[in-house]
This record gives sequence, structure tokens and C-alpha cells, in this order.
Amino acid sequence: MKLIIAIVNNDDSAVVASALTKESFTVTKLSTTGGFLMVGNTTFLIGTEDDRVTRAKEIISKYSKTRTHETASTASFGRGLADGELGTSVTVGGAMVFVLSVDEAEKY
Ligand code: 2BA
Repeated sequence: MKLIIAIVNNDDSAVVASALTKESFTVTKLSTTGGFLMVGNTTFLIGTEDDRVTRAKEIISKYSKTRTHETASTASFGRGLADGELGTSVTVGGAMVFVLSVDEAEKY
């Protein structure tokens, strides 16, 4: 058995969750925050059999889009951006996926 940990943009999370559950994956959705941008994202925990990992990754990648996030430069923190001053542009996602081997999974 594997545990898939998938970090997804909040804007894609509803469609990813719905596509996974439609194909009978069991999913836990956590509200998380990226440590770099400090904006909300969604982390999915998906426990599944080894032979279904590829399908789960296909679904996650299909519905997770790459986005550009405009953020203020750290030099502007506390004072805002002055007219004509540019922030920083960061490319985020589609999704960051980790696949872990599970020694035991029991439901009581
Ligand atoms: P954040 O940490 O907020 O990162 C957002 C985006 O900022 C990242 O997009 C990446 O393009 C950039 N970035 C992150 N850390 C950076 C750094 N130290 N220096 C320069 N640029 C940096 P993604 O790579 O697509 O990551 C999206 C979100 O997925 C991350 O949000 C984080 O929550 C999670 N994530 C990505 N890689 C991870 C990892 N290796 N371990 C844990 N979480 C990860």
C-alpha cells in the first residue's frame, strides 16, 4: 500500500477531489500553507493500493494547473509597494506529489 501526499493549488482542489472520489479513491483534504509564499494551498492524503498510484497521479496532474503568483518583494514588507515598483513573480504548481510506502494501514 502507498500513501500519496499531493500539494495542490486551492483553486484546483475541488475538481481534483471530485475526480479522485469519482474513481473510488479515498481522500483526506487538509488546509495547508506554503512556507515560501505563505498563501493557502491544499494537501491531499490518499491511501491506495500500489497498482492504483499511477492512475491517482494522472488525475492529479490532469487537473492541477501551473500559475504565476505575483507577490510583493520582501523589501516592501510593512510599507506597501510604491508607484511603479515591481513585486516578484513566482511560478507555482501544478502539484507537488510524494509517494510513500505504508507498512501498515488498519481501520478500527
Ligand atoms: P510555497 O512554499 O509557498 O512555494 C510556492 C512557489 O515558490 C513554489 O512552487 C516555487 O516555485 C517557489 N519556491 C518555493 N520555495 C522556494 C525557495 N526556497 N526559493 C525560491 N523559490 C521558492 P511549487 O514548487 O510549485 O510549490 C508549491 C507549494 O507546494 C509550495 O508552496 C509548498 O507548499 C509545496 N511544496 C513544494 N515543494 C515542496 C517540498 N519539496 N516539500 C514540501 N512542500 C513542498
